[in-house]
Amino acid sequence: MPETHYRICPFCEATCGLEIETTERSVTSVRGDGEDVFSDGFICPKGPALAELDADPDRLRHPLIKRNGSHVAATWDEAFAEIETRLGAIIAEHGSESVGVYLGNPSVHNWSLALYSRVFLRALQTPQIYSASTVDQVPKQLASGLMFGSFATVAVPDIDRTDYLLVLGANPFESNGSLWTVPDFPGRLRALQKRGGTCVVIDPKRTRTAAAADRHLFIRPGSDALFLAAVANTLVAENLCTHKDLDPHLDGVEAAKAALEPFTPELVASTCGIEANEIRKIARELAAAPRAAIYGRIGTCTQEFGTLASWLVDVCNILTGNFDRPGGVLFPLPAAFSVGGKPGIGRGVSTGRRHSRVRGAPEVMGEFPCSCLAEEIETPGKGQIRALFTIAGNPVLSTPNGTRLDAAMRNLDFMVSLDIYLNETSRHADVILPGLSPLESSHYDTAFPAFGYRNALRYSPPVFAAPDDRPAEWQTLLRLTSIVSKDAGGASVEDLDNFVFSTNLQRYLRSDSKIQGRDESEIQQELGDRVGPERLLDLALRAGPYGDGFGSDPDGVSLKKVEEHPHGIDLGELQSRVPEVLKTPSGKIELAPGAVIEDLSRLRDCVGRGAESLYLIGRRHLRSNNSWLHNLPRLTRGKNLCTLQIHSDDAGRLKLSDGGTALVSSKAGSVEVPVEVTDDIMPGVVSMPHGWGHNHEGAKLSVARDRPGSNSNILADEFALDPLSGNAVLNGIPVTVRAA
Ligand SMILES: Nc1nc2c(c(=O)[nH]1)N[C@H]1C(S)=C(S)[C@@H](COP(=O)(O)OP(=O)(O)OC[C@H]3O[C@@H](n4cnc5c(=O)[nH]c(N)nc54)[C@H](O)[C@@H]3O)O[C@H]1N2
Ligand SMILES: Nc1nc2c(c(=O)[nH]1)N[C@H]1C(S)=C(S)[C@@H](COP(=O)(O)OP(=O)(O)OC[C@H]3O[C@@H](n4cnc5c(=O)[nH]c(N)nc54)[C@H](O)[C@@H]3O)O[C@H]1N2
Ligand code: SF4
Ligand SMILES: [Mo]
Repeated sequence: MPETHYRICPFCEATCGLEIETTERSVTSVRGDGEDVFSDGFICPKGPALAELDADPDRLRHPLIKRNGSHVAATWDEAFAEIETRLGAIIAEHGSESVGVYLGNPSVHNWSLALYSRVFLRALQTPQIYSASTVDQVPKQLASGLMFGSFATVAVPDIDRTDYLLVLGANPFESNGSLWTVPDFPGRLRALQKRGGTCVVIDPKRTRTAAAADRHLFIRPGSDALFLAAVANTLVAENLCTHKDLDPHLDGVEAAKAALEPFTPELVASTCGIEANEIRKIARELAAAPRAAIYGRIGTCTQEFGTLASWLVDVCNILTGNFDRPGGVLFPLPAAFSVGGKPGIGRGVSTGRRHSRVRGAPEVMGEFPCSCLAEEIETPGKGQIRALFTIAGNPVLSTPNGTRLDAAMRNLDFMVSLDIYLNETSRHADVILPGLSPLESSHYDTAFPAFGYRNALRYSPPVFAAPDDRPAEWQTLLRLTSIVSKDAGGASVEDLDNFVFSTNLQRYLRSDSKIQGRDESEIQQELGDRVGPERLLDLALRAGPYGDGFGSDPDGVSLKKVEEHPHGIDLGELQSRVPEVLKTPSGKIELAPGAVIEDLSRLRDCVGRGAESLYLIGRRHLRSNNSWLHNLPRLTRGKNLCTLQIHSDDAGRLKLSDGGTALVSSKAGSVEVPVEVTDDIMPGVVSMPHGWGHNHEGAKLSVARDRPGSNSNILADEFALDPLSGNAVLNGIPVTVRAA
């Protein structure tokens, strides 16, 4: 029987609504859901590839255990027994601090993992926690945390109402946005231009986003903080600051202005590769626009001044009077799982509560930089990582010095991967526990509504029933919790889930929520027989800002109500949220956090450097998603995406020709890669995408193996970090290039 299902795409942050036609257990078509309240039918080529992912014969459907060096199929009971025995012995001998965990990007897109990995981590009690965050967005979260008091409170452009959008280091035409959930960026940009607005893109590459914008300026990799400091400097010098409305909520304005005084456009121009009068022009345009917004992403984060650049994006948004107001940048208000606590004040954020064992890197957001992972596995001593869990991550391809990490993993006493593929990372695992197909799982985005261009509420039930013998990943995580927990060792999945729920419920009953002080058993009864993530969601929705309060607010939302709206519920345009959203001890926006101001001297010291070397940056392509969709034929046929893009001047000088092979070398390593000559890239800069290099023995990726590409992270230096956030420098890597 043909059926139609509605399902949010789990691949990227745009979270598009899909319309999926099925017959029995197969998918007959996937298209955009034209009635989706948030994405209005927009999709990219990856959405329809969900059908191929579901059907991929290489996708794992049962656990694997490594026996005599190769992976063999196992039952779930055998897999958990193997973990219990081997991990148990390691923890008994070396303590739980000898167990490391790496969480990858899909652990944010898959709510089973997002909600229950925390439970597992809490039970495990290890300081050795790593994630893809430190090759991604930590600088923005740290800057936001220091300014607004919470790592999860990030302001996003109000694109549908702005007149001027300045984009740095982001290419939403390929990526579809990040820390900004904005399906159909191209359409929204066209609408902005049609209503007379302007978009300017600052990027070392003339990307598709840059080409569609009104203006594009090349910038030398890693110099955004200098550029933005000079924009802020100009705003002050030319008396263009208009933040009066926000003044009652601002702390440190004069200190920030004073600290930026040395950074004149003339000082930074040649280091940025942007003329001083261009920098002034942008400052004046930002100030003159009725409503303007600045947005920075990967290019401004994964570089050596990531935290400073991220901070300066909001400093400029604030100085131009565009912060927390319609048409500028605003804080979304998610329907569930948002930052709790008392409105308008909090403890703020802290970092460096512990330091990594080998190089002493400070913890940020409870994690160490993933660039430290290899050395923590290799270096003997108390606290050495002997066992490792990877949860939906492929750090061998996605983190710096992949060669070293790949080798280090061989030295582990025991490794477990929660993954749906046997790939470059999970091939090292002694036990692989596969998740379900996305089409067999329900879906709710726990993180991305906090970055939405608009407030909305959407939930997808599973398209297909999961086979009886396969656990959902939250159940797998609870089984693991039961194995590692000191207090709840041996508890059943059901008992642990009840415990997780009741801990959550207590929090809502005690904190500033719609059900503060209510009777516990009454709430429990209302939730009926829901279990797992659905029960947590129903609770969070109903106790949350739009919730029905379990009866106190009958027009409010509940999971039942969302289920009755398969295309989602629109919750309206973004609204101003200052001061209620702030969680700083002062209850104000901290414009001049000490750590950030101190780091300006390092920025000052980099003025004048740069022109002598070639710098490597990264890029994304619409048909790829980090390292893990390369096994799907419909996304990988056609032109080779893994090339070294180089300007014709540099290619000529280095005697490289289009289609030839280049040897690219950095301090960390060397790779060979096909050359693509293009004048869309800035002279002095070369670009290579990440996530490739599918040529490892023991992986099971039969499509990807035929067109492996090369791993750009062999070139990334694990010692090059933004010191404040611990984020890796993946853009602006000094390299040499020659014909291979
Ligand atoms: N040079 C360079 N490196 C980069 C970047 C860059 O721009 N340049 N970008 C960085 C960024 S932004 C990111 S986010 C990271 C990503 O880094 P990672 O998260 O480490 O890598 P992914 O390629 O996303 O790998 C995801 C893994 O999850 C598995 N998976 C997918 N869905 C599921 C699921 O539902 N359950 C389970 N259990 N597993 C699943 C996939 O098979 C794959 O193994 O890469 C970073 N690396
Ligand atoms: N198709 C596709 N979509 C994806 C992903 C994917 O792999 N493929 N990954 C997803 C993930 S995990 C993330 S985090 C997001 C990232 O989303 P985006 O931040 O939009 O990432 P990119 O498309 O890599 O764009 C980064 C841009 O920064 C530029 N750049 C590099 N260095 C610098 C610099 O120093 N300064 C400036 N100003 N620009 C610089 C690059 O040329 C590039 O155009 O994309 C997500 N969406
Ligand atoms: S833009 Fe593409 S990958 Fe991202 S959510 Fe939409 S359909 Fe999925
Ligand atoms: Mo990412």
